[in-house]
Amino acid sequence: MLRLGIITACATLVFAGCACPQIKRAAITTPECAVLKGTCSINSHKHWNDTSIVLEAGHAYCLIVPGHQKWQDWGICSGPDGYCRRKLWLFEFWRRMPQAHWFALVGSVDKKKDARFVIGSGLAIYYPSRTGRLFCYANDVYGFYWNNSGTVNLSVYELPKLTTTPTN
Ligand SMILES: [Ca+2]
Repeated sequence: MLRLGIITACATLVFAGCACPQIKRAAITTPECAVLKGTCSINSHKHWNDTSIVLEAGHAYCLIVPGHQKWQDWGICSGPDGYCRRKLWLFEFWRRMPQAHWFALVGSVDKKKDARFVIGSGLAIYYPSRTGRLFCYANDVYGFYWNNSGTVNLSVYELPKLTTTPTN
């Protein structure tokens, strides 16, 4: 409880500063031969968003958040690629996926830690390491989802097998 109080106090001080640049990546376009598996809305307020989309190991997928969708981490407006803020470096260790940016869109097959991956605004090709249901979340610290708002819409496409066999 004391730890949470300290984190809250520090976070309040840190958030009083100004926002740092948003992460922006080149837009991904859907290949014409891709087949839409499903679309889903990812709520930044939820620890887990069940997309109801099943990914199969050995298959290839293209995941896209179309347009310039935004969601909010308290007062910070961010795209699904997330944002960085030097003043928050103390808390990066507690992010659910420490190596990914704040508020980056993260996926996981069956909520497994070893099957997590960063989706961001999109992945041109993704090969799941296991078969299972796709769950997603905004990368934040557990206990700090209460100040999140907004959703982004994710589309998942399956790519034809012939053109997407891994080379390794
Ligand atoms: Ca938050």
